[in-house]
Amino acid sequence: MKIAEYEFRIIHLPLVRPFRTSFGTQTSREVLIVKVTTAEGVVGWAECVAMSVPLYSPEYVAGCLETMQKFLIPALNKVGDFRAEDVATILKPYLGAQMAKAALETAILDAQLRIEGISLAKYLGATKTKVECGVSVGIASSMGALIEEVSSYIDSGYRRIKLKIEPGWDIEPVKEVRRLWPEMRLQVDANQAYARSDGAHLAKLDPYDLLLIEQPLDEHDILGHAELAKVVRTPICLDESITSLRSAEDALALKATTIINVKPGRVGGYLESVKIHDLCVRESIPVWCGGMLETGIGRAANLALAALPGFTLPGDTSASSRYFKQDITTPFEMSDGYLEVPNTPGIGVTPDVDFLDSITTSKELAKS
Ligand code: SMG
Ligand code: MG
Repeated sequence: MKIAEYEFRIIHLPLVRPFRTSFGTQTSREVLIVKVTTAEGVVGWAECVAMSVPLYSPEYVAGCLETMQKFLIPALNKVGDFRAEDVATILKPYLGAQMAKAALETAILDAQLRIEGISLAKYLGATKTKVECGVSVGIASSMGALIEEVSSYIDSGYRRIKLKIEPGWDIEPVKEVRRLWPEMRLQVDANQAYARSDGAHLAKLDPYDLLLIEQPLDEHDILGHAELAKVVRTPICLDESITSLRSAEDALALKATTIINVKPGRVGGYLESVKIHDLCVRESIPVWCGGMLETGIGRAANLALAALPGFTLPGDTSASSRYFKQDITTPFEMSDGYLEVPNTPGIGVTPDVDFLDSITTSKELAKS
């Protein structure tokens, strides 16, 4: 397959409510949208999950755009004729840049699958037609505000609640949410906010029957997570630390994690994600699909992945209305706590280009 043109847009979408995590508060989402057009005129879409500022991961929107334009696109153009399955190998000499690489691979894969008439879900090996939805709840301004937010999500059907925590906002909110909803599947995400010495404190979460604690320590502290796992009963689940199949293998071997959050952008794409899924199935490790406040473009592809059989826990794959007043695709609507997996060729959705134009702040082209 030959790609004739790459289009990069930066869009800005306000969030329906501020999202506070241990590393900051987001009120809107700046997203880099990639569109590829093949030599035959078939189009493929993807979004790059990097945030505006490198607080969740080292990548950020403007850096990803530069990496693509300066290094990744020229490397692909040099090969000229390739398949989506070749992209990771072609881009391998350029270190890191998982989110930038994932976006390119996904847009190219979308175009390829549209040509071949296969849905991304079928291509990846999905076995489900709908997936259970969880929701990630930011650090609230008060206990009352938290309870109100969690109630509204539970009323709308979410099947799992994830609370963002940080030192000073952890045991009490968990205790209160657990008291009010004793049966709800509940988990927490610290985004690296704790230290190795916080083991005894985090063990105070143990009585509340949490599914997992996500990424309590620094992303590079694999041994620290393994030590922590010996003093907390709640399972540890790594997010930021898992950036490849290799890092997943190592974290499992070191017993630093017993559950894995898979985010395709964080690991370099959907093909690497399937390898991590397969590893976890072999090792009987539950996996679930994380979220990066994606638009409908990224959500569609995440749902395809979350439909694989090893994804046994609900993901952060929430309905469009959880994030945006208007999504860039037909909105994903939850029914009975599930989202349908797109089943038409490629990622199965396309953006509303008029709306996209109205929220685009920059648009650049790269021809091959
Ligand atoms: O997409 O619903 C979503 C957000 C899920 O909490 C979420 N993501 O660490 O897992 C995580 C965070 C990363 C993004 S926070 C801005
Ligand atoms: Mg996380």
